Amino acid sequence: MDGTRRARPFDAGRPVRRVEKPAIDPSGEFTVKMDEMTSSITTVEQHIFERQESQHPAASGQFSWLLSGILLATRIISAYVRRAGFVDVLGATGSKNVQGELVQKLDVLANEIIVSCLGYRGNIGIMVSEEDDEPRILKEPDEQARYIVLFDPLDGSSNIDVNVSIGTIFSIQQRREDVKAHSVMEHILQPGYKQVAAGYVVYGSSTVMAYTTGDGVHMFTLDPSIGAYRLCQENVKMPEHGNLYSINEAYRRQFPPGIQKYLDWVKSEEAEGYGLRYIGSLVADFHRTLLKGGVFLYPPTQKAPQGKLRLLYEANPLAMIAEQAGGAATDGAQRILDKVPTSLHERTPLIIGSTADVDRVLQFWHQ
Ligand code: AHM
Ligand code: MG
Repeated sequence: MDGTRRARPFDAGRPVRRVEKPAIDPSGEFTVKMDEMTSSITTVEQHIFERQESQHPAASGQFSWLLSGILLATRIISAYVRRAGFVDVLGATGSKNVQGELVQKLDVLANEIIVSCLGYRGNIGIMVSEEDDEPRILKEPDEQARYIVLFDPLDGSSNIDVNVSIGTIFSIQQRREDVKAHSVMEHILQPGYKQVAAGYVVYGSSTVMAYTTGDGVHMFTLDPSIGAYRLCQENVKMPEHGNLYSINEAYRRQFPPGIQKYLDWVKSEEAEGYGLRYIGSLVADFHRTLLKGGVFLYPPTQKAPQGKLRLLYEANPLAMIAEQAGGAATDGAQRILDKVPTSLHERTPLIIGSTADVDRVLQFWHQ
């Protein structure tokens, strides 16, 4: 047998039974509904595959394998978030992380889920998490694994217990080819413009994921009924200007004078029409800014002269997404993506959003 199906010889003695329609769906309605449903689904895996085929036909599939590991992890985290209250994931662990912040149970769980989902993807050499003191070296620099994954497993920890949106942010880099082995840090501490991909997931009223590989930003919603991320918007564009600003104004007194002037202006008659939104989860504040436009600010304060947000796990990936969507991201002095990191948990001021709104903030800051 060669495995191909062959027609059986015609048996002239038997009556031929003609089947006009599938017996299971005599009216044909069900078949039509199924077609509508399946033809409108584009899963994230399919999307990545199709774009890879058209834009990088020589790609080995290694990258999509890696990305699918991250997405699996976020589906598991999403499932825990949705069951918080029934399963024991709320509250603090009682310990502090390397940055002196209280660690929540869900922070630890999310970190472990990502680490275990990525740990067996052979092409990842290094994993760097906001929750870990040190990078995890999975393969030594001279081995094949060329990707470095950096992530904030659960952004917006202070919102976990009060049912407000939280999220996961990730950044993907490649090992440097110009430095042969040596220090792991040389591979990790690369400027953001070298990222090969970045993305985030918001566990909000629905679970939404956005990613970029440098050719636009694409957005998906997790369909819990089938457990798959379904495409909802391709090539997302951030409005050039918005009417929302987002900042923790409680720190106003500690902000640079230029930022204080901006805050006066944004509430003035001249600016008229701005509203304020501040969730306190960067990933959720950014998601809104991406869709509606406007600006998010976490400037330096007297207490935190470098701001609070982390360059490698928060600012860099979101800056890549912002730029890919036509927006901008700066630390006040330079483009976020041009910053050369000097340490793992480095912090940075962050002004991110619509180009016109980011420019306006900079005008006040530097006048
Ligand atoms: P986290 O990653 O530990 O949750 O901390 C970062 C969070 C951001 O999500 C958010 O923008 C910021 O901290 C809020 O800080 P603040 O409470 O000072 O306004
Ligand atoms: Mg965070």
